[in-house]
Amino acid sequence: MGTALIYDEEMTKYKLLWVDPACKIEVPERLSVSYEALVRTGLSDRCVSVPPREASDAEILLVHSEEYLEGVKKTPHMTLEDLKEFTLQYGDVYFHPNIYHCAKLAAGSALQLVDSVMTGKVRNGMALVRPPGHHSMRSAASGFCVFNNVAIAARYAKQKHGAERVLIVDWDIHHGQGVQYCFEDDPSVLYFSWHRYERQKFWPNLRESDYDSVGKGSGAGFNVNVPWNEVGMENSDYLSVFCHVLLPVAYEFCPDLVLVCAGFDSAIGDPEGEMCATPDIFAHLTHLLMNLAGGKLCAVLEGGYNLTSLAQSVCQTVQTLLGDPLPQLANLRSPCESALESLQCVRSVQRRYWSILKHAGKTATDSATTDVSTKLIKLAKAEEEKAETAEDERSQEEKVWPEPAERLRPPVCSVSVLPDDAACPDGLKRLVSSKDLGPLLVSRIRNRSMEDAGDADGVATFSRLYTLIEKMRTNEVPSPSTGLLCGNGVALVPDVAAAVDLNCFHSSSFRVLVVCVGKEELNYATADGKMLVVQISGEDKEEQKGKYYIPVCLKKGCGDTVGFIQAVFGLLLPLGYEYDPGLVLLVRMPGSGVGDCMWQQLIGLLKGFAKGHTLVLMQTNDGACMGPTASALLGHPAPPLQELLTPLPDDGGALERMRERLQADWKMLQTTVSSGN
Ligand code: X5A
Ligand code: ZN
Repeated sequence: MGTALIYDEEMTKYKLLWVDPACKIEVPERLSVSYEALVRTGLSDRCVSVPPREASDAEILLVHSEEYLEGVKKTPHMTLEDLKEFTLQYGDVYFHPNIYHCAKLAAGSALQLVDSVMTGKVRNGMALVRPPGHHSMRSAASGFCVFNNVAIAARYAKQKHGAERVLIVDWDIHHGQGVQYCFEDDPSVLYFSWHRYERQKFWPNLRESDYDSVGKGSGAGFNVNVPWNEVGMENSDYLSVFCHVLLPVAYEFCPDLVLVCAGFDSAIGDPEGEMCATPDIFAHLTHLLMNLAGGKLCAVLEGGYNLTSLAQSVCQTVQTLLGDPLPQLANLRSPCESALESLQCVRSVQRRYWSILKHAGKTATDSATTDVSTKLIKLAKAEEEKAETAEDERSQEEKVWPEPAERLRPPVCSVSVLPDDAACPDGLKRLVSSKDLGPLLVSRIRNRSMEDAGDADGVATFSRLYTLIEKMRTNEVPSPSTGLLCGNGVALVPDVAAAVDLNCFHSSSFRVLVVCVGKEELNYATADGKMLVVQISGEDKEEQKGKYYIPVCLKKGCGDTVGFIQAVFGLLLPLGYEYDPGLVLLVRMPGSGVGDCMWQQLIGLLKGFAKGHTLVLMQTNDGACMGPTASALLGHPAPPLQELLTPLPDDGGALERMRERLQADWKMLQTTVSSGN
């Protein structure tokens, strides 16, 4: 199942015909440079090319009024003067004799993409379109937008394909007020948007772009706004919002389809956004959404006005949709105070509507309300001063950033290490060769008790395991004849606890994130920070030992999906991003109780770390989940967690307290402005 790419040169064939400083950045080259970058990098060849079509009147009328459509219909025949005058009734937009044609193609492209994904012709895809859509309203053009491509696509997916719940993620740096208005009272479409806001000083300067616009009537809670009150937001700020707001809510919503208002003016170098997130962040944002809705994701271009940053960001997005391993995000910093303030505000208004956020920020607001509000006033003042002094400095200097590093691309394979009598799942490469372990390691292995296997068998399995880790570390081919890069793998071992112990001895040259699901006594050497162990289990015995051993207890066990998801998004992912491992070891203890869907989701999400070098360890007699494991490692989207639709009573209070406790060591766990100072 492939990735669709929709592009047509026709959509480059309109432009601004008069002088308007507000519109001069919206140029035809936005589309051509994006497409050329996909061609140059070989990414477009790997996509399924789908032609656009014109959206019909009936389809446009799913969102827009008849009067507005009739108005736009007249523009191809207008004189320059008439066009200028027609344009004047709207804000920050221009018309051209060919824009109506392009706008029909842009909306139609989104519909073609939805058709391709919903019918299963492809798994996911991206449409490169002009004009963008998310600002246009029922009866008005706005912000370079004529028809609301994504809003039309959402209604169409419901009507034509029976989608019951559609998630719209708007990572463009402007608020898609058109989308918000369209679905404000509609609980079947969840709209998430982050946007430059600066306390209403930034375009479109709307009161209703703030975090407290949560939707109306039965749609309350289905509109999620994250206002950025300062420029210069970085990767860590974006990831924090994904981990602590969007992803938990999106998983609880359980969409049938994900639509992305994929604007790249939220990337570094953009003259509108003035943010500092690097183009490779879009690989991660895309990846984090790819296990929702069974992988059905349609990205539709919105803004993006720095041609370099735009082209790089588009490539990162498409390469991720194609399933290539993720780039490692280097030097992630702490989220900034202003971002934390936004996060805190959004979580505290949304927790009324989402059981998964029920405990969000409770302790912070309960214990120190006055403290927090004075803190917030201080913060707003500081922002204002910053904005004043930064204003002129910023406009001068051009931002520079390094080009994203080359990512691993096919052939990348998944490898298995199995006992000789176990069958290798389809699509995985069985590792048979192994290197000599040396006497020290062999004696270590012999000293461990291995219940189900003789010594010789144990030594052979472990030596293959080491070989596999080594190949992952060096991105080496598993055997010279196959020419495949070693991406991830799974090993069935007689004793997982022993294997972890030995791995820690072996892999001291790079950081290892160990994720243990289920309970088992383990001997970890975590003091030096070479390993970070996060153990999710149903037992409450273990105490946290130092910064690098984090036991997460789910009172109802690993079968508690709500608790598990909270632990994954609230703790595990932010910890993983901050720790930045070179290898992820996912250990499945026998009898952990984790469900197959959750297990697949976990593998899928963890593949975002360490350039996709995930090694799953399971015990020989636990081979029943080999199927789901192999599927997730091979990059098949995990099935949706349907059970979240009828939430169980949750366990979030304890997790929330744990997260607060760990914030001193791990900054990515913060979700509130820091108390004190
Ligand atoms: C789609 C988009 C931006 C409009 C900015 C107007 N529009 N000042 O990014
Ligand atoms: Zn934008």
